[in-house]
Amino acid sequence: MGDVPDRGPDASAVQPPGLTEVLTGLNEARGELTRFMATYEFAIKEIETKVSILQGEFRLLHRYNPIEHIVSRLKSPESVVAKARKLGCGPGLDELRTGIRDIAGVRVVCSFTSDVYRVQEMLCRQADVRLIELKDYIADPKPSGYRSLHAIVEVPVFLSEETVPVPVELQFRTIAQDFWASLEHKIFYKYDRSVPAELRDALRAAAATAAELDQEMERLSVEVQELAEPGARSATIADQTVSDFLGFVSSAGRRGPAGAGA
Ligand code: 0O2
Repeated sequence: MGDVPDRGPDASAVQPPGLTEVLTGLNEARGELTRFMATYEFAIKEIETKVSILQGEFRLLHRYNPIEHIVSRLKSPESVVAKARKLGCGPGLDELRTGIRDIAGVRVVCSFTSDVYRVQEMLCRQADVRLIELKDYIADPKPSGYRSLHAIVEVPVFLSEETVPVPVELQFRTIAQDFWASLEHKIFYKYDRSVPAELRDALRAAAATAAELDQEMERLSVEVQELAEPGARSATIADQTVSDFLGFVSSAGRRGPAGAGA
């Protein structure tokens, strides 16, 4: 007895998990990750719907639509894990939710700089949108020349059993800023992130030219709008239809509720 080392009473109870337990654990983790990623997909749909309602309202009530197009992207689970490692996030899904705020991304491309701010404000002041952070890279461009307005917002995703607040990164930019950013992005990856200094300078200069173009196009647009104003018609419904409708409403008012006085 004296030769047998005392391993304690519980030592034999610690068993490595069997294959079944490992597979069950993996399946559960996969299910949780799928549900987690799905909440971001739903949040993107909510934002897309909000933007498309704004587009619809603008088309209906005004003579132009400030939103050119929107693009959405969901980070792949692999990129989420890579970013979590880079940021030193804890492994829990709650930690991922608070630590990585660009799992869902929506880019709204507008006609003019003033539209960029206008659309951002219209979206971010909606009752169920919580603005967490706003970064104005238009007022204060990045050293690369990058210009855009970024907002991190949180929207409630209503599931069958719970409501989950989900962060979404919104990028608002003009067509010129979008053109520049997508080209610069391609060049950045083509050179594996080490773009030669000469090319970086040329890109910065191109970003400044794009900013001047934005200013000039906006100036022209205001000028054209002012010229068009005297005869401006914001309604899209034919005048005859409106007058028929008004006639109907006033005669119905005189008759009173259906059946009254009959
Ligand atoms: P992807 O594929 O577009 O998502 P972060 O990069 O999010 O960890 P940060 O600094 O808080 O940290 O984010 P930032 O700088 O506000 O904006 C991040 C996103 O803005 C980037 O996402 C790009 O989409 C865009 N962006 C920022 N700087 C530049 C730039 O110099 N050039 C271009 N073309 N885009 C830029 P990702 O994650 O890089 O890529």
